[in-house]
Amino acid sequence: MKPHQQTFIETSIACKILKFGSFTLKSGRRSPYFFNSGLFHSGKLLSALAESYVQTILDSGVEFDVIFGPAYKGIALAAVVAEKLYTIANRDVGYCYNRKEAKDHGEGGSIVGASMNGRRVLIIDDVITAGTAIKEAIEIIDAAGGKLVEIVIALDRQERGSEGEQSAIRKLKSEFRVPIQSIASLGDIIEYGRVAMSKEQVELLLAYREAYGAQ
Ligand code: OMP
Repeated sequence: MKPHQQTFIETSIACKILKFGSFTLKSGRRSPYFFNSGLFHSGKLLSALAESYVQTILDSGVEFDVIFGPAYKGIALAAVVAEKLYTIANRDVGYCYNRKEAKDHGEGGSIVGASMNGRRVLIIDDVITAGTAIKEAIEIIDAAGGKLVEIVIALDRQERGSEGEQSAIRKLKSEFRVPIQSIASLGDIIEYGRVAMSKEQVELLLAYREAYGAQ
């Protein structure tokens, strides 16, 4: 595990952004852990999170013109990552996000910020479980004339979709021919947990992975 991945997991646990217990997911699955990116809700936490995203982007070597953050949680993420990319790496890229409700007055339209038309777009989002939220984002980029070149998320839960053994991420990668990077994955949490968490907690994570993990 890279140092920025370990810091990300440590911070998430210390600030209860990554919680352990019993949670019902969007998919209906009962999970022994939940990652709530909305709790990166201070300047210091957002700055640390943005740094982890930027490190992941720089490690992947992807070239792009615009960051797209799907509403709602992706909006703040796209903004802080664009700013951090500039201050850390001197790379000045555009950023934009969608409105959930299209506006018919003022500036109009459902996209706010940089244009995606004809440009290389990178999606920033928080979590992929079954991939439903990301598919909606891909449709928005297509409709805006953008070319999706990479997806970067904070946590890959490494779960299989509702049908089949394949992970949601692997399915998305082959369906849309797009690389997907994550700051950390369930595997990283388990690896971290083996030295820093109780045996019982790690066992619950392993049992969940056994039940819903992708091949
Ligand atoms: P999919 O659309 O199934 O990929 O799930 C992604 C969404 O699940 C996220 O945008 C969250 O709304 C929610 N989620 C989390 O935020 N954290 C988790 O640990 C798990 C989920 C989830 O419900 O699967």
